Amino acid sequence: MSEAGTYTVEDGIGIITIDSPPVNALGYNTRVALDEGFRKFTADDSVKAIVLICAGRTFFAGADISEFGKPPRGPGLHDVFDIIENGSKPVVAAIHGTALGGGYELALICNYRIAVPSAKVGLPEVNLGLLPGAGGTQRLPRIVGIDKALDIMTTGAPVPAKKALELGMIDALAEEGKLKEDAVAFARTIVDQPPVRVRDRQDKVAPSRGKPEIYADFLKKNARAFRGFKAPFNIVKAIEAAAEIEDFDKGMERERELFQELVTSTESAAQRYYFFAERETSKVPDVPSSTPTIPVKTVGVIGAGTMGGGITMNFLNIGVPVTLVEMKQEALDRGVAVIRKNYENTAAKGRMTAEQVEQRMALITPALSIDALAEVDLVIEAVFEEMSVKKDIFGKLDAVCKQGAILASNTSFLDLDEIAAATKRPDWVVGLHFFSPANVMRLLEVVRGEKTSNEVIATAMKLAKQIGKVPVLSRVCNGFIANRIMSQRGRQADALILEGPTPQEVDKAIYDYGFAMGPFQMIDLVGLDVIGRDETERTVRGDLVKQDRLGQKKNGGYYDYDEKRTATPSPVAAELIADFAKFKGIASTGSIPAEDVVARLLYPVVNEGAKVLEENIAIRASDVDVAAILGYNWPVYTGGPMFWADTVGLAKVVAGLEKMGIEPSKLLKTLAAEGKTFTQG
Ligand code: TC6
Repeated sequence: MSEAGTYTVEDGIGIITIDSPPVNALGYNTRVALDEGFRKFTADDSVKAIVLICAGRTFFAGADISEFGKPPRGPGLHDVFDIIENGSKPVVAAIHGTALGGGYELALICNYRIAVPSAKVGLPEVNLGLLPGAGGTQRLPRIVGIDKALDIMTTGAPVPAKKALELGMIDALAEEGKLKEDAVAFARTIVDQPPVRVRDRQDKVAPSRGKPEIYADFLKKNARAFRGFKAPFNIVKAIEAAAEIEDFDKGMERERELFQELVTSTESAAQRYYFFAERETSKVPDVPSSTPTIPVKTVGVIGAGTMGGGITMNFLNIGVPVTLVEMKQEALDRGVAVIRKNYENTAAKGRMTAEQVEQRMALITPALSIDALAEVDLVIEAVFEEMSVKKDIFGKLDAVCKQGAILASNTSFLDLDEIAAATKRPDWVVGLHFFSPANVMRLLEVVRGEKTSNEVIATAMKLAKQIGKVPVLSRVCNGFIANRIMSQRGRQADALILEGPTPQEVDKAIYDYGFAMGPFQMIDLVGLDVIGRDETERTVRGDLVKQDRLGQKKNGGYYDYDEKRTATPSPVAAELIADFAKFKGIASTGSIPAEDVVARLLYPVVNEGAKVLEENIAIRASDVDVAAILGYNWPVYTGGPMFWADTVGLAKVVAGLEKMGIEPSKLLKTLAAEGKTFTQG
């Protein structure tokens, strides 16, 4: 008997309850329980209809992702689904929590779906580089039609119950908290009806038959979002098959083929790796999950500039009041006005009500003195990057703030231990390094000082999740994880353009690798004067700045721009670069293949990632990947720099670095020599 299932009968209705924590994923135990339960009720003549329900926090959250790529065990998902779909008794799926992926596909196999209003249903496989391979690509279009199916499966976004009811993804809403009772009552109304099957429907797909332009247009419209990924393309092909192939089983064969292509691809392996990597970051080996956390009910933010304002919004969004401190009234007013404007823009797009804007704004208490922070539970300092200023502020905070308040700095590279030493409570000091725009970017580097207490770390990790961030723990070093490793890319790009490849060749290679833009496009966008540089040495960037070529805002930087900000290669910049190379005595070798540009810019990032691990700055290689993906939009389908290096082969990376005259880190060399990897041991 399976431990994951209980089977009861209430007045002719068989109830199968599955309980497989944490999320009832359709792993081995769950499949055994389903197999057992459905066989039992099929054989039981007293059972006229079946309700399938889950215990715990959610209906099935999908196939067990950790089983992919491992040898199959026990009854397969498709076998279990066949038993359910081909049974003679109607089955009602009773949904709460999130019915996702294989979980919602299982609901689609059932004859009816009922859900509580708080439930969500969806097919998020695209985020794992997969397609809904348990019939989802063939069944969902039969319910919602081709256009909706394309959107739902390529975005992977979960659909709230009410919307799902409108779309036909569920058949009825249950009362919150009374799912079982309502599902049983629903089952009673259909006991005498022959089971209806989604697979037998044609009405929603037939009108789209013979219209290849639907898919071509859809791919064109989404070209930018789908670039580099494999899954959206196979999803579109599978949905087309649902419309074109009337025979359901043949459509399923097509789905299986397309699924197989994806499940064996590097892109999907990378995205599945990333799924677990993102969930792993908050686990800190020497800070057990039982570590007590400090309640954070009020927050103080010092600095109402771009960073401070963005940080403030994170807390307002979850209903936590923020005291926002600036030195001058004008700066304070400006900061508050920017926050209001951001919310009003969101409201104008219909994603917030005017009332919600006011509710959030009402949570701000503007203040002109640090004294206003005496009673807050957490202070985040976000003033400019000057050690003496930060030390002064932390000294004052130490004097003003109550005992038990967490004192955090948003510094992006300064020594946190030195800042903490300005207080008499360094154990209460932590780094909270947000990425700009701080209300949007999901990465939060939690910087652990020499003396930061476990309670403070545990609280920071928990708080990060509450405000929708992914926390990555970093020890103290210059630039912490993301900025430190990625600065290598910029350094190499600057050096490479002196050797022959043009900024546009470098940018194109990096764009084609999967980044949103190349390093020089990025600098031109942000502004050459904004990006920090060593002023003591002559550089190309310095030469460009001298000519007032500050980037897009001045119609020129590394590129020239027209009024529409369309970039063209700049002869002026080319000349400056050539002059500078001459000054440095560097001879041009001309263009090099894109693959070599990528290696030149990104192998050093991998090498720096290895150093970050070697020095125990980061806990694990996957944390480095998460930091690069969320902080710098490193393409997720490569898995991040460390996973990518594993797929390239570490011996090749070592050889590449040596050829560039860069000493590979000890860890990288050792792993390569032992035939090991960063991410799989
Ligand atoms: C699919 O179905 C394909 C079908 C085709 C077959 C042919 N498997 O996110 P949380 C773990 S593909 C294994 O922190 P939340 C997770 O690692 C699948 N494990 O919780 C974590 O473990 P830990 C399609 C899973 O409340 C724990 O559960 N489905 C799975 O913030 C808690 O997770 C999806 O893509 C899984 N499927 O969010 C849905 N799911 O505690 C993926 C979770 O050891 N899941 N775990 O760290 C989610 O989106 C979210 O987990 C959630 C719950 C919304 C269900």
